[in-house]
Amino acid sequence: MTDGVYRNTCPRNCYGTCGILSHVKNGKLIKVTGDPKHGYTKGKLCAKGYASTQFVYDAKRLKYPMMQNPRGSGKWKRLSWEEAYTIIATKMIELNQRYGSNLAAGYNKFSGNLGILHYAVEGMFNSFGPHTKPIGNPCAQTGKLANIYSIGHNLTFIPESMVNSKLIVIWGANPAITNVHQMKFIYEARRKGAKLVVIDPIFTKTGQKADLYIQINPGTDASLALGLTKMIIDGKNYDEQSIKEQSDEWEQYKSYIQSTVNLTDVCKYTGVSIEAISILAELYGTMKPAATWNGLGIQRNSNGNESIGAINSLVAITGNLTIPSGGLYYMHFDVDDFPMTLLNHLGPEHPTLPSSREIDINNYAENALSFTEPPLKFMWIASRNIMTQDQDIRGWEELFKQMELIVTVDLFLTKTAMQSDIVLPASSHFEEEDLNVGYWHHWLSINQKAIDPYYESKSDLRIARELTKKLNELSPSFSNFPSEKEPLDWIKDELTPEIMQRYSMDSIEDLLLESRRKQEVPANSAGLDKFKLFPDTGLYILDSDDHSTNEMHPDSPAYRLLSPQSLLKIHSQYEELTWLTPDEDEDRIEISKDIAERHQIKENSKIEVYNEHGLIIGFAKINTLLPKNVITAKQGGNNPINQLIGLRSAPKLDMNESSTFFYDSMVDIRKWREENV
Ligand SMILES: Nc1nc2c(c(=O)[nH]1)N[C@H]1C(S)=C(S)[C@@H](COP(=O)(O)OP(=O)(O)OC[C@H]3O[C@@H](n4cnc5c(=O)[nH]c(N)nc54)[C@H](O)[C@@H]3O)O[C@H]1N2
Ligand SMILES: Nc1nc2c(c(=O)[nH]1)N[C@H]1C(S)=C(S)[C@@H](COP(=O)(O)OP(=O)(O)OC[C@H]3O[C@@H](n4cnc5c(=O)[nH]c(N)nc54)[C@H](O)[C@@H]3O)O[C@H]1N2
Ligand code: SF4
Ligand SMILES: [Mo]
Repeated sequence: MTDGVYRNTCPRNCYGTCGILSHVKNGKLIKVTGDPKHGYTKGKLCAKGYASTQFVYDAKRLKYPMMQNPRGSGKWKRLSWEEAYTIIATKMIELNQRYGSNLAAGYNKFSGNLGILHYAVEGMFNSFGPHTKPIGNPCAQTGKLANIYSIGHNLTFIPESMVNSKLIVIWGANPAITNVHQMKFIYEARRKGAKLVVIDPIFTKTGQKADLYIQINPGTDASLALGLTKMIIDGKNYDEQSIKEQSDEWEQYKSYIQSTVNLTDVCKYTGVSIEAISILAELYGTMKPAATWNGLGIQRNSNGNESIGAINSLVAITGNLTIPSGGLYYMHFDVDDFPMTLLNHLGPEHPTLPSSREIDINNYAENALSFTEPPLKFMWIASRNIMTQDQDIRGWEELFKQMELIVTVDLFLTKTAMQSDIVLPASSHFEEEDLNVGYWHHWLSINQKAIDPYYESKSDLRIARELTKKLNELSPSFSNFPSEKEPLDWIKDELTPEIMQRYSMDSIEDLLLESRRKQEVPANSAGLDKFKLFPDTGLYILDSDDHSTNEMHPDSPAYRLLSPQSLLKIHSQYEELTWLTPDEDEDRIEISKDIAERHQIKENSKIEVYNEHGLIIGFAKINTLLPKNVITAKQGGNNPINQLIGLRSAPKLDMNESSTFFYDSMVDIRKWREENV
């Protein structure tokens, strides 16, 4: 590659989707800086972004395809790409002949790289005809569907416009850790007199910046929102005119709230004092515009759908839905505006099977284990670290046992890669072109190829191109993937005249100069469809059972396990980079003072956290600011906390209609005992 400065985009599953300038000398990435011409991130990156040079040249990066025999033994041997493709293709062809279709072959892909060209994985599988296809979204589905239900479509207002809000209420998001760029707009709004309210069971870094921090029992936000609504209705602080225009349900909702919501119950259930509810009701009722942010945290439990419904209704009733710098924030799915030619690639028809076999990504292992005709035998894993990030790890271990071939494509030898037969080295975003649409801000940016791939690594698209070619060599017409098509051609396919108009650009060249913003982003939601005040599960039911404890179920584990995101990682990524070494011990498990006293656990002592799914050993950190029955732990690491996260029980909604309920998990705790190890 020629020396110079290239435009890249951080493709992580992160609110930023930051513009990067990559400085290349003698073919090496020597430095990255923020791209000042990126409309949202304006020349700034987070620490992970600035650590890109270490990330790219990290000695632990996978250099070559490798195979281990037996699986899990750690006895890896290097393969050539030719050998790897031949082994994989031979197995796929054999399974196809054995079962008469590719249903025995499936993949699991999530959020390692969100660039549009990384849908090559889906495109490649489509090109085989019917196969086993994951559907759903473990991270954001509950909120997405709840928003579509109440507002009619998914919207996130312009995040930059928060700067003019007078009130910013954050329910279950921690932007000081997870969305650092947004803090700039929040700080600026506060400088101009806005009030910041944070509602979270944990006194987070964002909570520490707030004018009002409200500690809430996990999973009880719907109840708090209904309590606030009740106070606003009683105080006649609602915007009757706008809510009547927007919803047909207002009278019914008002009488439901008046007859059902009991503030004493709300306080008991949520753990929030009546004073705090009054202060927030007063703020919501009087300060406009109020921006309300439904964080992803509130929808990682089985009440998430109701919580988002009730919060959205509060926003509508206070007349904030229709005013600039008011409105609702969650995340958007602008990516769906694009043709997504790889994701939507049409495969060949099968003589008897009309379509692929769908599998809920939230319940992958259990579902896959139930398949018999044919059983799942081949697994392709890309952009995904199942063994640290998914639930039901025991189920996955069972499923892996029945697999005849597991292939993981990754940049590193992750916990999941270690349980695979073959690992294929993935190139980083500096090593091949891509196109990036965020899910928070509305800017579109390009990702240029800045350097050659690290050793023998290849992008997911290149692997798709080459593997499908090999398959067709060995079994003509096995795949209809257009192997010859280059990344830039795929990018051009995305930039249709409609898309270019939407992002006010004339050609791809524009993106080489700067990012472009989508034009018709709502500044308010006037003119939207009718607003639904009740959630799609029907009337709200206010449960007075205190869900933060299990006093009602004395035999079940007693403590709620929360495992939110960390500043210096993206889920399991970046954790080994020395530039990003966290100042706190990763094995530490935070427990409330109450739990410490009940179990006589001392600061820094070794403890066991366990439930029916497994046992984790860590070091206790007593956090006097935690709710009394809450335990927190970090994601990833050597002994992943997700081993304690089982399958959800009794879902209120159908499969794949919700996110994974990571924060519903209940655990017990005891002092470490050697005999348990
Ligand atoms: N540094 C960093 N940034 C990231 C990520 C990362 O791993 N690291 N991950 C990215 C991804 S994929 C995502 S999805 C986002 C998520 O980022 P956020 O939207 O900030 O969501 P979470 O971190 O999951 O949870 C936010 C807060 O919700 C709180 N919470 C948990 N349960 C409840 C509840 O019932 N009610 C209320 N009110 N609060 C609750 C948690 O204590 C936590 O502080 O961050 C993105 N950004
Ligand atoms: N306990 C607990 N668990 C959680 C959560 C929680 O809050 N608590 N949050 C959940 C959420 S919000 C999310 S979004 C998920 C995230 O779940 P995952 O998407 O599985 O998370 P990552 O750890 O980011 O793993 C992505 C993997 O992709 C690899 N990768 C990066 N770039 C590429 C590429 O270009 N090609 C390929 N093939 N691989 C690449 C990375 O090296 C990494 O190993 O985790 C969920 N799990
Ligand atoms: S991890 Fe997020 S904030 Fe950091 S550089 Fe990437 S997109 Fe930006
Ligand atoms: Mo996520």
